[in-house]
Amino acid sequence: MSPKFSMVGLVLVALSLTSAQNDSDFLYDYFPEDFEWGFATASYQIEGAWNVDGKGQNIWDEFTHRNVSPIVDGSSGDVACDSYNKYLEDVELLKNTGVNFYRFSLSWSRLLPDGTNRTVNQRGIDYYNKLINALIANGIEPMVTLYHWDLPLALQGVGGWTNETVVQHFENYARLAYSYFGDRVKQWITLNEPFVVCQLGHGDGVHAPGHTSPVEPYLCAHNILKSHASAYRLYERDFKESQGGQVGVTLDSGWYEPEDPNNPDHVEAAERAVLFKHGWYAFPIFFGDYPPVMRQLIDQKSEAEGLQESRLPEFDNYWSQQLNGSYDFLGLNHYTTELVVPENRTDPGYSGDQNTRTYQSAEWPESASSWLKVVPWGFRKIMNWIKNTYGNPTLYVTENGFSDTDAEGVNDQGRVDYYRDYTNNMLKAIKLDGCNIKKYTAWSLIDNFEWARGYTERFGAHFVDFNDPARMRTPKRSQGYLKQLFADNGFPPPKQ
Ligand code: GBH
Repeated sequence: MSPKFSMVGLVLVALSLTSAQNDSDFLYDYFPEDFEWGFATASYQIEGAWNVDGKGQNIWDEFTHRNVSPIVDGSSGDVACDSYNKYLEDVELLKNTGVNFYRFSLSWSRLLPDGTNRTVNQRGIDYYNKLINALIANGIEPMVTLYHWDLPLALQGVGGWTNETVVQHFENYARLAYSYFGDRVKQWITLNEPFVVCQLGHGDGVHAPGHTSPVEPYLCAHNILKSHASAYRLYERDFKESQGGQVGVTLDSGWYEPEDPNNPDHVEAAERAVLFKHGWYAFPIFFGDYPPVMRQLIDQKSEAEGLQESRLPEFDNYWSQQLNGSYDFLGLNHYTTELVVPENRTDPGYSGDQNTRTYQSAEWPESASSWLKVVPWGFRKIMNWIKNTYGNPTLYVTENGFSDTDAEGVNDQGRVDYYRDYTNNMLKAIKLDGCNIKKYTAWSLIDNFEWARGYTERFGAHFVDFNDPARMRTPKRSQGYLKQLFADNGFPPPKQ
């Protein structure tokens, strides 16, 4: 890069930053009266008890137990927060913070040890019954995710998400969950972040099952979308009338900001980035097919690579119709923002297929996670993009949060600032932009097993001492902040 070019680049970045940050005024106002607040966790990240009471192994058990550990600190979720035994303490923390609901996930292999409905593990059913009943007894609504990344290992043995047989197994598992828990659970999320499942698990290989492939992510996505549609339609057909609940999916997306908003090529590249990230999964669910730009680019690149068929599969009429409209709400997990520039690429696979390059500004405040920079205005922008692209669907923020390390301990001012600024942008999206956002979920209730980062990055509003066999939980400063925010249901104007 010539010095002249990089100078121009810097000036443009600076310009785009100022124009994007035109919302520096804090909004003192309240959320709608029926707005709801909660915390999220996931089974593998908190439960532990990986090999007791009849639980089958899942792909994260296998991944974390490999001889050469793919986890930075060599750790696993074998014990994690021991929530399998300490769930009543978790319920107590939720109650103390004054949440309306708690989002947690079911461990598929704790309920169906080999993933199929050949054997139902009654002790798994008992565990979730106890948790759900304790929540309800304390006035906390359960919001249940069926799949937060812990696929039964036996299903991976036949290809996991890349084998179409997974669709029927997922539907059977959903039927079990609705049948046993649906009398009390009215908020269902089929899948957490299918993008991460397919791209990090099958494209980059940093998550279980650890595959690297330019083909598998698209195959995985195809089957995972069919699985979602099947679980949605099953509920609609056999449970909705008697149980009266709602089924949706949680998609993750950052915000993708053009490096130079005045350059139409940059604007188009940023639009491509968000279509490849969010549209990959949302377009089939809202419109019955993948975004046209994905079809065009992946077909064209597959042909140039000399492949017999496109790496992006096609939906037939049946699946297109099953998918189209398969949501009662849309879940959004959002953490951060990236800048986008166009770039012609020939490297085969999800990343190169987009003809973009993304990066984060050095000026954005950091967290403990290399990928997570603090960009509150991006939250408002992705909410507006969703509103404009899909006709303002009912949106639940199902995750949003900030990481730090052991060093901060309970003095997590960075997390307080993050929650304050991100939720204030959400308030602007509702009050000033008319976005239809109904719930907000903070990630996470407690520090937990942060996947490939092990226990080196903490996301909790409660500190968990992982050296203590009792896994003692201690509220952080952010717990106090969120408790006040939830109680106020917004931001009371400062007293004069
Ligand atoms: C969410 O994913 C997950 O739903 C949740 O389980 C998780 O604990 C939380 O975020 C915090 O990460 O640097 O190569 O390891 C958000 C999407 C996907 C972003 C994985 C970070 C790490 C890639 N995340 N990614 S790597």
